[in-house]
Amino acid sequence: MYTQFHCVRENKVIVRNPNIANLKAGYLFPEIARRRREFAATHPSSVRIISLGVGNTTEPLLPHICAGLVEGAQRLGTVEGYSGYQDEGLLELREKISEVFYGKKFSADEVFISDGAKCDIGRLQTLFGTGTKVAVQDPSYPVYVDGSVLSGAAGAWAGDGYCGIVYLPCTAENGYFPDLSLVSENSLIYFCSPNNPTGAVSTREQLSELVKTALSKGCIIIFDAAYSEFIRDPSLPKSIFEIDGAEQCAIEVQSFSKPAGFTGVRLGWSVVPKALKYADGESVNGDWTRLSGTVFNGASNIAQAGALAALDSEGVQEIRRLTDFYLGNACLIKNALQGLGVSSVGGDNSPYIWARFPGRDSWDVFAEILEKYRIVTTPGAGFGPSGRSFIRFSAFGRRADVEEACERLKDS
Ligand code: PGU
Repeated sequence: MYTQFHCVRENKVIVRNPNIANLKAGYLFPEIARRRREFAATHPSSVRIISLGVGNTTEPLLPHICAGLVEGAQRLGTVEGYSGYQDEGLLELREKISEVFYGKKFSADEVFISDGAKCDIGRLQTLFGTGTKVAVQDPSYPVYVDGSVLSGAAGAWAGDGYCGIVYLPCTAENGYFPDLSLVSENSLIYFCSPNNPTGAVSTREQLSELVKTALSKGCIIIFDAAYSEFIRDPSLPKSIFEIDGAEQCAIEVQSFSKPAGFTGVRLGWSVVPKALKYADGESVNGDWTRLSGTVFNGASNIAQAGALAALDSEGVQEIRRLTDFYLGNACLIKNALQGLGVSSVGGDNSPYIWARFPGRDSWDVFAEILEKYRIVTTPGAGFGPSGRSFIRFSAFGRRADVEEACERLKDS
């Protein structure tokens, strides 16, 4: 028998974290999923809903990378091959990442293996205090802003954005690269290239300007390169560390999610160079090592075995095949939009297409596309005020679904 307590705590209840209370709305992608469910429930139809919304991979793992994961799991079942906690990651993988992505520019203790870029973006914000000024590209991946709200850096909501955040508009007029003179001194700058959601890829000159700004204004860049493997134009930089001086002002977050199909496997990494210092000369790398050791116990050893397979010569070819496939989807979507007379950017060196609907509200366009074509997209407003009249189309679908979605768009 349970005894029932009717305990009135009223004034004694712990207060809500004001930072969480400051979050403006629900996280974007669950909100879209909710609207999709609601639509499906109120509009029964034999026509299936196709998702070109969230950037979630759909292709099965490629065989060599998959075999790496299987072998990794089997090794754990042997005395010789068993391993437990690996803290900042397998040494071999950290060295391999430095070799494959950074021409061995970084030592293994500057490369930190994570369970994904999003998780590290969240954890990295703890390095910088509540009062840190933040600048974001507008539009941007929502985690930079929401994470800043959670860490207390964003301040209060002020109608069109948070008062502690400087929004750097990326518009058709400026070629989707922001005016960096808007960045305040000593800011944390979130920067993503290839960009989610615009699909724009910054040139070498543009990233040089970004690094120059950060160095001269005492800023730190958190550079999100999660889509670097979609770059096909060899003149475009894949990493911020291709730019001189970046190791003194940047952290790079990266992910196996999109190039290797690891959205569910979960693996990424962050590069925190030893040359990166705070105002008092203390090492950011030292603090990140301390912080990671305290709140993170390392990524899955199985996922790391898969990542090692993804980075040998066969694995790199599979990454190319997989990213080529999604870029093929992007090309189909872009052509279908062009046929409709909708202008768009992105999709060439990135898996996202950013379509313009001048004068329209993106949530209305989202609802209209869902109703008329039964296609789920992502409304640009969810990425920031400058996305108000845009829709993001994701190329991470099965080919048959993408083809069908394009047919529906053509038939309109
Ligand atoms: N960075 C960027 C720029 C992303 O767009 C995403 C995923 C991530 C990081 C996440 O990387 P992980 O290594 O898998 O953690 N963006 C997708 C998925 C939605 C989400 O909430 O992450 C998107 O549709 O924008």
